[in-house]
Amino acid sequence: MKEYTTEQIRNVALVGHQGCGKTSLVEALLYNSGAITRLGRIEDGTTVSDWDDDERQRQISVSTSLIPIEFNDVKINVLDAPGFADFQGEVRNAIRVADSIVVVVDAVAGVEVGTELAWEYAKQFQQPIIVVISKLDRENANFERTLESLRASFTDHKFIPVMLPIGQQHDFKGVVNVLTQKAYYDAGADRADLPADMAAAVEDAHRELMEAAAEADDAYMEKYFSDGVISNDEIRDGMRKAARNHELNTVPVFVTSGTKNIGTYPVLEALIAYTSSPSVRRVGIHRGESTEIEYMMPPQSDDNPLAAYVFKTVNDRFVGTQSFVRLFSGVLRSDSRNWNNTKGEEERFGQLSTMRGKELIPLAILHAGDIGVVPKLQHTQTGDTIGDRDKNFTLVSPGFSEPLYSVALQPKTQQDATKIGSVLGILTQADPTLRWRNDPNTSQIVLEGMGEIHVQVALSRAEKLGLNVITEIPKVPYKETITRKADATYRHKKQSGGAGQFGEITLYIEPNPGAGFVYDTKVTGGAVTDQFLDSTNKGIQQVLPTGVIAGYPVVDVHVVVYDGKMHPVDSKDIAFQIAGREAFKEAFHEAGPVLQEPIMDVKITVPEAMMGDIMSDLNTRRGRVQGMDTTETGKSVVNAQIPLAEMLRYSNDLRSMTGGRGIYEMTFSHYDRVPSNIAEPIIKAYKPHGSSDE
Ligand SMILES: Nc1nc2c(ncn2[C@@H]2O[C@H](COP(=O)(O)OP(=O)(O)OP(=O)(O)O)[C@@H](O)[C@H]2O)c(=O)[nH]1
Ligand SMILES: [Mg+2]
Repeated sequence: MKEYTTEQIRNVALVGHQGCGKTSLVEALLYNSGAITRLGRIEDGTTVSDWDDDERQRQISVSTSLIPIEFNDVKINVLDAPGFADFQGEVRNAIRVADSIVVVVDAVAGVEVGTELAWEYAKQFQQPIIVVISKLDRENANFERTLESLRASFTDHKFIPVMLPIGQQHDFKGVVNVLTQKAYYDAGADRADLPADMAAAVEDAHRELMEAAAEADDAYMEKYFSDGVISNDEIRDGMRKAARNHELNTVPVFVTSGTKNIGTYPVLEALIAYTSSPSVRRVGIHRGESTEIEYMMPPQSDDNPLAAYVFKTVNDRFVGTQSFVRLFSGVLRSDSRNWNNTKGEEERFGQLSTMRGKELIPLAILHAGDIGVVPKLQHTQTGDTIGDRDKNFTLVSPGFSEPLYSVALQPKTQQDATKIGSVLGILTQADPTLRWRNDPNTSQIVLEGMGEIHVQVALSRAEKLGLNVITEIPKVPYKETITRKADATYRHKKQSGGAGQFGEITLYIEPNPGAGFVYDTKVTGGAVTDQFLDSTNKGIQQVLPTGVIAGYPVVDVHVVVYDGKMHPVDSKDIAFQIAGREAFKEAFHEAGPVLQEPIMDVKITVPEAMMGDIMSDLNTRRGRVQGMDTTETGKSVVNAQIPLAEMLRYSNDLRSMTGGRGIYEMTFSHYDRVPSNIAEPIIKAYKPHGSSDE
């Protein structure tokens, strides 16, 4: 691949609802640019972008692919993001590092949940948006209706068709360029005359285009007001300005079929004309430890300080780790040493390359603004900043949602047990929406992600790294506590042969809400010495992690030891440990023990018509509705508090209840008492490990 300097580079992220046609569109663009000689198909697993085994099997994208497209002496780095809701972390990172966003919309379905989410992220990162209405060749596809659905959903944006379709559904033949008023059949490499029956529609669209272009530039606006027209060159220039400026909310609209390769040349041209070169990018940074955002102002160039953001990491058993970097300013060279600002570590950069799907293409140098791949970094993970050592800053990374779905993992073999920590570490460092932990409450290894498919894909990667596990639904991290005061006395006495053991403890326990475990002593007259009161505490502490009634940690209990007895010879540390432990357990059983469970704050967004079903389902989940709302786009939002125990597989349930049109967020709120009808079977099922008298 030839060397591209800053002005010859474009970075665009392709985002949208699951299956709207992003990957197929990229395939068509690659084909038109001459990079491939056959159009691959999703159904055959032959597209450049969905090359991963998981993607080919599932026929969906599961991670963002970097697809550099060389066209008219420009390199367009296309980031083909997945649409499936589980992979929103990939979408956020792609949007973060691109300079323009292409939102693809299915001409049959119109605006969908995934369209709205992608839109929201693009606005959050202040990115300009271009819309491609795709799949216009499909049965029931409708250009006008899709445009209307965009206008109704994003009312503060102007949608300006730059191309109009010639025919639709099985008749979709090509597009008309609204500016030149010429027809472009098939992919659109060659121009032809405007079909006569479209003259009026094109005339209207041309007027709209002219107005939108004029609004982007004061001089054009003045001329438009006085003369009623501006020239085609001025329209072209005005629309470029409008499309590149996110504040204007002007969205150029294109129309294509990816699989039939119709209307795609104009998109390729737009990816150059309607997007900015990376030099004009303003770059958000944090200086030192500060959380304030500062900006490195444009122009960005090779001569500015080095600032690169690692937005993706791929781990391969054979080629090792590959880090994807977006270089915002400065240059990176193969075989150089660079500084990881986030980690404070030097890294040796070997052979730089770019990746086209799975193909690695070596590069000697990356100029400011480019995207490339660095192999085998030692300390670097997704989200890190590579920068000048003496400039102490990190690049702003996008925030990520809390996990929604978790599984408990059991290593299959001893060998798996020894590597489970390191493999899960590799995966979670690569993906900021994936986490793992050793849950002390349940003694389980838990992997958390955004949904079932996300977690399955992660485990299939783990398998490729040589880790095999059995998965199960994780236990709910219940806690045990008490609801009233209770007393107990326990005497431990043992006199079988040799030296005897003797210890007696009298204590009471009482609820200590929100204040944890507290141990106090009020023994008078030296009935028990300090040494043995410490032994007693030690014995009680042993009970806390695994509880008394159901095997869960004990919380919020105040223990007061107020009496006891010693024996001149047989009192021993171990005797008082046992007495303390057993007295505590006895008192605990008498003190109205209960289970507490995590309660989650949940925000569910669904189309209005489905709200009734969602609400009655929440009733069956012990949900408490806190409030309801309607979004700007007419979706219903319900905020509720729901026990975690009822939400373990909600991502699957919500998907099937709403046909994928519902989304939710979930964060931990607090612990609350488990109702007795639900606690009872959990307590009954618990079999404590026999506690011996040693
Ligand atoms: N008829 C028709 N089908 C299309 C078109 N584009 C994509 N498809 C089909 O729609 C399905 C999804 O296409 P993809 O290209 O994988 O869509 P995507 O947006 O990349 O999907 P995700 O990345 O999984 O969100 C596949 O079965 C494609 O063959 C199109 O323009 N016309
Ligand atoms: Mg895709």
